[in-house]
Amino acid sequence: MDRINDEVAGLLQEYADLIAITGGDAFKVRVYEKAARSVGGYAQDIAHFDEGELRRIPNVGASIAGKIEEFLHTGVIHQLEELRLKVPAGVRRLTTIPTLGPKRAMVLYEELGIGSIGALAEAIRAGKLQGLRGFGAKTEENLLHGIDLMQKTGQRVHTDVAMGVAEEIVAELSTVGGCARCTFAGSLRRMKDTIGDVDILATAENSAALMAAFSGSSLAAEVIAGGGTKSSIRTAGGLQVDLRVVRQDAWGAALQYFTGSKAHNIRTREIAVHQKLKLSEYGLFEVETGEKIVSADEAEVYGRLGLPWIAPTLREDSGEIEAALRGELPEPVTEADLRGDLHTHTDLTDGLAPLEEMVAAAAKRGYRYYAVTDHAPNLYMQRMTDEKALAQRERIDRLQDSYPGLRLLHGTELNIDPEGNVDWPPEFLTGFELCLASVHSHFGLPRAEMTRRIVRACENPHVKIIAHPTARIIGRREPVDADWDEVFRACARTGTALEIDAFPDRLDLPAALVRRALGFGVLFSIGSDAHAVPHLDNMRYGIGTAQRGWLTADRVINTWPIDQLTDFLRR
Ligand code: DGT
Ligand code: ZN
Ligand code: CA
Ligand code: CA
Repeated sequence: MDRINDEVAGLLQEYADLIAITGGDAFKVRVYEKAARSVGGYAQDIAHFDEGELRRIPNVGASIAGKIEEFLHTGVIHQLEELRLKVPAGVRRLTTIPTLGPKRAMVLYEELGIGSIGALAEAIRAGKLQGLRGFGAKTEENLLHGIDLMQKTGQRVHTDVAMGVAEEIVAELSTVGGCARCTFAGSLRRMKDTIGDVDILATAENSAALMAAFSGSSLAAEVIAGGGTKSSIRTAGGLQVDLRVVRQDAWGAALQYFTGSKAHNIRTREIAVHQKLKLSEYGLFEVETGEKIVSADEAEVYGRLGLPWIAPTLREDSGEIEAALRGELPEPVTEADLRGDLHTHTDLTDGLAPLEEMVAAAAKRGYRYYAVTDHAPNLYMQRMTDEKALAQRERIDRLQDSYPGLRLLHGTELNIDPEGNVDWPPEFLTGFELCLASVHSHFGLPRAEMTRRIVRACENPHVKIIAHPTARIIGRREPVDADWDEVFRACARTGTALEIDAFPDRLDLPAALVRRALGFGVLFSIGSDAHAVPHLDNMRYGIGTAQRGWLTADRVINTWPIDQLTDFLRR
């Protein structure tokens, strides 16, 4: 969760956007925009401000102060809620097209029901905008150009977005007659933090049926390029998907090639050359005879090169080739190694699902333990209290009886304040079986202060895990600036684990820092940070990040048996 100032700023900006979209007064729009910037940039935390204090913030007048106060007390601004109901999210997304203002976005929605960028592109191509007031030929051209620009500057997407598209397409293509194998490759298979485009690989002796199914897929808002063995489409969300069809006997080599990374491929190709072989997207060949070496799978390709199979998440030419040649490749932690989840929320704070539903879903995943770690009181908008925490503990105790195979742990996610202190006095913290602590505010502290702040949290004997340590939000908020080596030393010294938050927009600790931390002897926890039942499945992205950081199961505390874990938590 953001600092409350940022959250309020976001709401005021949204209010401004919605006034503009619904054709409101332009002056009013500017007033709210200015207020949003002032609140966002205001040095003091406004969580406990009264109306008088709020009005001392520049550009905040009586009416805006009233709305902020309403939000601080009730968690909502009812006028904003009303506006939200009038304007669907799709229309708001339309206004991100460079040449499309809010007023015309609303016309498109009201007259033609257009609620997404993909739908708009479709409508223009189908000539549906002709005759619409305010939309001449020139406007259409500008809009198409704007859409094109957006898609070209090609925003990389979070891994879960790409995964959703990839899995749907793989499922569709796998049912096509003649398709023997189909899977996704590229950066998605390597589980990078963000994905540029989705690469799908399939085998068929005759590729035509696959190509037709691909360009005819309901996911294809646009066919960018179509050919005999390769095609590209774009989804309505603007994500490009490339399909490559190869012959069955080239599967292993082609999968190796299209998984990448490019840097890794350059190394494997060099190794091939030294052995008088040629490795390409078309297969592995004997240079002298030109003969293709059948490669049913990747392991055969690597084997032929004198290498063990290398997990896709390690293929970045960051030492994996050397380690493989020395026989020292790590065996990275897998999802099957996990015995529980140590970072989850319920609707007691900002989660969506009640405790009982979250626990039932955890049991269904086969977990042996599960920690409920709702937010602590200093994250003011969550309105946590001693009473609520204690009531939750009783509810967990009662629920435990129904789950003999699943140990429930009552925990909390504390907030690390700028000095490194956390919520609640020690005697109250003792009552929790697990305390996470994380940075949820003051993201801009200078490096030395930020480092001291996190180190102090590690030194707190109640804090067992530092959650989402860099507090980054991929594509939205930079990681905080800290001397991470110093933090890693503190973690190792105090026996505090660092979390890999598996939420696709966090993936925090990032892989590069995970790998660096290993040298300091740091322990890890991979947590879903689930705020709803489906989020429990985000664990796979945390595993991807862990693997990219070369993390092995023994260093991950939530792969440990319950007794070992509870020993660790009590220490
Ligand atoms: P992305 O899409 O930017 O997230 O990253 P990738 O790694 O998926 O890159 P992409 O889609 O351009 O290409 C997919 C894979 O194809 C890439 O990981 C390795 C392979 N590849 C692409 N271009 C080259 C190349 O010029 N040389 C070599 N050796 N491999 C390439
Ligand atoms: Zn958090
Ligand atoms: Ca790609
Ligand atoms: Ca590609």
